[in-house]
Amino acid sequence: MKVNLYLFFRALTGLSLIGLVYLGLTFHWIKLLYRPPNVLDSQGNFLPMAPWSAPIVREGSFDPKLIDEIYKKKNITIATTVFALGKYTQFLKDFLESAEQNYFVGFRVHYYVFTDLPEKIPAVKLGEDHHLTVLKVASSNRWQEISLRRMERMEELIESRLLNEADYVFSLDVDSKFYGRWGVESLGSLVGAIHPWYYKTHKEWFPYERRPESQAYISYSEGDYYYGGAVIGGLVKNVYQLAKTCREQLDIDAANSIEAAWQEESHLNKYFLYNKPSKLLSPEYLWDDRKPKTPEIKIIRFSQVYKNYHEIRPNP
Ligand code: UD2
Repeated sequence: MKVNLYLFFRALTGLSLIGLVYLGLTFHWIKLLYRPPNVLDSQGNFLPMAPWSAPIVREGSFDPKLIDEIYKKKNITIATTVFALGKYTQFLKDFLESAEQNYFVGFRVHYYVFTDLPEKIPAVKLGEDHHLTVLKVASSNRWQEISLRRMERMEELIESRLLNEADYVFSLDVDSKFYGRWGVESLGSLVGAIHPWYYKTHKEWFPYERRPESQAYISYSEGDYYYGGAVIGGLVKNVYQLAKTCREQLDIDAANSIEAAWQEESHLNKYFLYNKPSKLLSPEYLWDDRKPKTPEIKIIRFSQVYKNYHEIRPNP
């Protein structure tokens, strides 16, 4: 049958076997190129859900007043971990001031700021029922190390305090600013944010860790979304499991002298591959000031601020 089909196409196109293979591959690549990425529909709008029925939160997908009323009755506490080591302390003022205007306004929030320079923590006036605790940690002369150790520190903090002190926890990058509401619509049992630079990219091109020697390895045929390491959230016990697993995988990599392409972000992506987030935040919740707003983004809520890596990081 296969031979007959081959003869049929050959007769039809007048091409040799090599020509037919070439034509087949060309069609395959055209198909891959024109398939919409899995976050947008064919009109370029955000899909309402991930293929495992997890909502993708975006403007218009919730009623802020209604959802606030629902969560008000629950009397919840949202812990928020922020790391500001070395020159990154300069981002805290804008981060906190803009958070106080936009982040869980009217709900109980407890910021836990990890820093090696407690004297550099700015005095920012916090809103009602918003609290801040400074946690001193050792300095590091490698930015990769600072980023990598966030999982371990989060694991320790959750174990020692947050299991008793909070219901939900978010870990957020400090070199960021809030520009719009970030509220209870973002809460879920496990929450990831779709990275602003990769939501229009097909998974084969995601910057996942591709070396099988790393625990963060993801093959070219796997993957759903590329999640940003700047936003991790969920119920305290679920984020604990995530942080613990990623820390363990990071330890194995360290013992094998391998560092994943994007440090803990690579391990986070591996974790989310097998433990799918129950809620996804659209890139409204993780934008980048360097990226012009696109039509499918109706509002920018939280965005990475511009930074000169050479000036602020302890090493290249
Ligand atoms: C990406 C991720 C980041 C992290 C990193 C992996 C996004 C938008 N950003 O950003 O979350 O996964 O890749 O390496 O998803 N920090 C300090 N002091 C330092 C260096 C870092 O406090 O000297 C902390 C700080 O909280 C910062 C975070 O580590 O926000 C991540 O570092 P980054 O912003 O330099 O990483 P970047 O921009 O490569």
